[in-house]
Amino acid sequence: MLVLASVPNYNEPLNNEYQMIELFMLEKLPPHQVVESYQTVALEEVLPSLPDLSVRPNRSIILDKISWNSRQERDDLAKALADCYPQAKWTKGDYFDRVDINADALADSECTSAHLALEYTPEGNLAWKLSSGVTSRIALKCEIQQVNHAWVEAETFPISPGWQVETVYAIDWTGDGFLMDNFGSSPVVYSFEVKEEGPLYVWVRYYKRVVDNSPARITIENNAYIFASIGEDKLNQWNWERVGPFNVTTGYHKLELHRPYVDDPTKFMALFIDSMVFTANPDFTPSDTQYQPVRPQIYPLRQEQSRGELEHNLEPGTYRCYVETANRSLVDAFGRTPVRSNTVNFIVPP
Ligand SMILES: [Ca+2]
Repeated sequence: MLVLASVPNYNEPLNNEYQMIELFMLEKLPPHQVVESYQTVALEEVLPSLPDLSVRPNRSIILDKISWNSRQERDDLAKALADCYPQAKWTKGDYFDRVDINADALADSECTSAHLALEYTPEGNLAWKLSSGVTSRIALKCEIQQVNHAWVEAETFPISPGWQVETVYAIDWTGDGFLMDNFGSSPVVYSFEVKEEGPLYVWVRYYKRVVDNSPARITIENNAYIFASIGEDKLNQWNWERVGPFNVTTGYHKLELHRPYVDDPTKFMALFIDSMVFTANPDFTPSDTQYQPVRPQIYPLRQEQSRGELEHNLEPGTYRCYVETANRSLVDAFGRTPVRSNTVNFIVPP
């Protein structure tokens, strides 16, 4: 069985030259056997599918050595084939390598390659399943969404004269874009509710392109603070700055965002405001992911298993999790350990 390891639909020789390959095979095989004697297999499927790919006893894998796309995966696959099938015969070429694995070599594999699937069940458990092989230990790794803050995209604020929502001029914004001011803009006013009395901090994510004497200002009730008074080193990138503390009582309040421009109007450069985070926690630091890792949970299994369900003891919250196996002979599609599952998102209700 000839295996052409390639990226599906990508413009590469092993996808394009199948007619040439068939032509060469016709020298040795009757026409009706040619089509069933070779198969194009996606890079991530070569290693896991090899044992059961065909009833034919032998495998010959053709590896592309020159295509630049997915180069890391191609190189990892070649190394994994060498590690997992030490008895394989390699024929090295300038553009391709051919790896011959006969029935004995196939049976004498040093590793089992598997995909690991994870699913959150309606009962609230985490069901995992290996596509082949077994493991005696599963590690659950989760991140919890930060809940001690309120995240607001600035472009959702009610627009005041002189402000506009933009998506160009800067990349890596969150939500639907960012707010941008024009010369002589009026303050943007945003209403929000405070549930607990006390000091409140506002983190602002902004982007500035020139140094000037015209920072922006946030006012809540009678407390006002400036932000975006920065030097050259912080220009042309998104910056987080903490503004506050604002002393607020419970109930509704108005935040006023203003950028009074005091420099030479002909040198005006707009300020970009991407998002704001409201928090009462003085130690809070915004991260662009909003997720924080929680301690991994290790599940030793009574016996080696290929599938199972984990009962977690996670606190209420919004999570994203994956699982990993801990079995050195079990490798992923590119020969790496541990085998890691897909990520699932779920909510643990209070
Ligand atoms: Ca935004």
